[in-house]
Amino acid sequence: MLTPVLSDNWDQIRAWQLASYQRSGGYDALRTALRMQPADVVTAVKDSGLRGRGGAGFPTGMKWSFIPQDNPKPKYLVVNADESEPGTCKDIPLMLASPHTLVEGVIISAYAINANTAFIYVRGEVLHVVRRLQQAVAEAKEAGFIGTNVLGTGYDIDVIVHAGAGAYICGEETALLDSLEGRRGQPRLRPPFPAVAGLYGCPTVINNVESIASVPSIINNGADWFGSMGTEKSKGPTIYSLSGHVTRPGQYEAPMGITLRQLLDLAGGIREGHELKFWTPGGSSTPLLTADHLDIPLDYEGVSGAGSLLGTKALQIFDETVCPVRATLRWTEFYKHESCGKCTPCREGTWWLVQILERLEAGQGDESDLEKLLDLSDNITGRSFCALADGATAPITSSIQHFKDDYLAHFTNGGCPFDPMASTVFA
Ligand code: L3W
Repeated sequence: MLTPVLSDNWDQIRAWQLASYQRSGGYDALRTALRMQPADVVTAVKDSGLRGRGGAGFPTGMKWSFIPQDNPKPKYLVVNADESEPGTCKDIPLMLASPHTLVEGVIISAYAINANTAFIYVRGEVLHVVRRLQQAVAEAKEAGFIGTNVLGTGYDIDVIVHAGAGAYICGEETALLDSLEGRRGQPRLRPPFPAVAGLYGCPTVINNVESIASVPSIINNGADWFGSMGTEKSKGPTIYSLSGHVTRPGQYEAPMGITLRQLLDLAGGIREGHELKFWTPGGSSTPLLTADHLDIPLDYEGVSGAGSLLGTKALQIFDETVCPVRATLRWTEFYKHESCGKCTPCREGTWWLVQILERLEAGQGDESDLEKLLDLSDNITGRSFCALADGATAPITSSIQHFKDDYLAHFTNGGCPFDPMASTVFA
C-alpha cells in the first residue's frame, strides 16, 4: 500500500548529497526536461493530474499555464517551504532527507514557465533545513545544474534560499510575497492572483515543496504513471504525516485516496489499550473527524464529502484521553497569536474565541457560550482577508458538532472532566 516515490531515497547513505542523489538517477529528469519545449513540460504536469500539495489542491499544471508568456516582465518561481500548519510535517523531512529532489524540481519548473530566478522561502526556525538547502543549491551550481547556460542548453537559472522569520501567516502565498519583498508579511487582496501580478508585480508561480518535488518523477516516468496512482480526480502518491496517539508516528507516502484505517494499519494502530476519539485530516485548519470517518478516502473529494478538507494531509490522531475542548482551545490560541491583525474579523474574532473557550474549559461558562462560539465563527468565516480565520473556526464548529456532550460535561463537572496527565499529547 505504500508507494515511496518522493521518500524512495530517504534511507540511502547521505541521501542529501549530490553524489548519492545522482546514484539513484538524480538530475536525469532535468536532462530530459531541457530537451523538451517548456510548454511540453507544462503539458506533462497538467496531464499527470498533480494537484497542489500545500492544502488547496489547485491543479499545478493549470496554475503554470496562467503565466502570461507574452508579458515582457521577468517571471518568477517561488517555492512555499514555510511549513507551519499545526501537525504538518512532510516538507521539512523531504527537504532534510533529499533536498536535491526539490532543487531538481525547482529548475525544471522554472524552465517550464520561462523563469530565470527561483526562490525557496523556507521557515526560519528550521535552520538545519535552511543550511541543507543552501548546501544542495551550492552543489547543484558546482555541477552546472544552476547558473548560466545550464548543461549547455542556453538556459539560465538562479536559485535563492530565503529564510523567513517564523510567522504562520507567511505561508499564505501573498503574505509570503510581501515578506520576500522585505515587507511585513500580510496577505494581499486577490485577484490579481500571483500568476498575473506576484513578486515585484511580475508573473509568479507559487507552489508547495511537495508539488515541485513531484515534478522530476513525472518527467522521468510520465503523466500516465503518476495518474495510475490515486483516484480519478486526486492523482498520484503523496506524503501523509501521522502524529499523536499512534504507535508509529511519521511520514507515510501512499496513494491519494487511501483511508485512515489503512494508514493506521501501516502505523501500528492507536497506542495500545486506547481508542480513536478524533482526528484532523489536514492540520488544525480542517474540521475534526471521528472514528465514524475511518473509511473515507483521503482525497479532496472524499474528505470534503465527509464535511472536512484534505488540507496538508496532516493526520493528528487523538485517543479518548484527550479533551476536545482543551485541544480546540490550544489551536485557537495558536490562531490568535498568529493572526497578522490586518483584518478585524480575524484580529478581534480569534481573541474573543479564546476568551470564551478559556471560560468553557475552566467549567465557568454555560450552554449559551456554545451559541456565542458558533455565532462568532459564522461571522468570521468568509469575512476575513485570507484563509487563516476560516481555519481558526474549523476545530471550534466541528468539535461542537461532534463533542457537544464533552462541552456540557465541563459545566456539570465544574471544570475539565479529562485528566491531562492521561494524555501524552497534553501532559
Ligand atoms: C490564478 C485564478 N491562480 C486560484 C491559485 C492561487 C493559489 C492556489 C489555491 O491555500 C489552503 C487553504 C487552507 N487564477 C486562481 C489562481 N489560484 N484561483 O490557486 O488558491 P486558494 O485560494 O484555493 O487557496 P490558498 O489560500 O492559496 C490555502 C489550507 O491551504 N491549509 C493550510 C495550509 C498550510 C500550509 C503550511 O503550513 N505549509 O500549507 C490547511 O488546510 O485551508 O485551503 O496559489 O493563487 N483564478
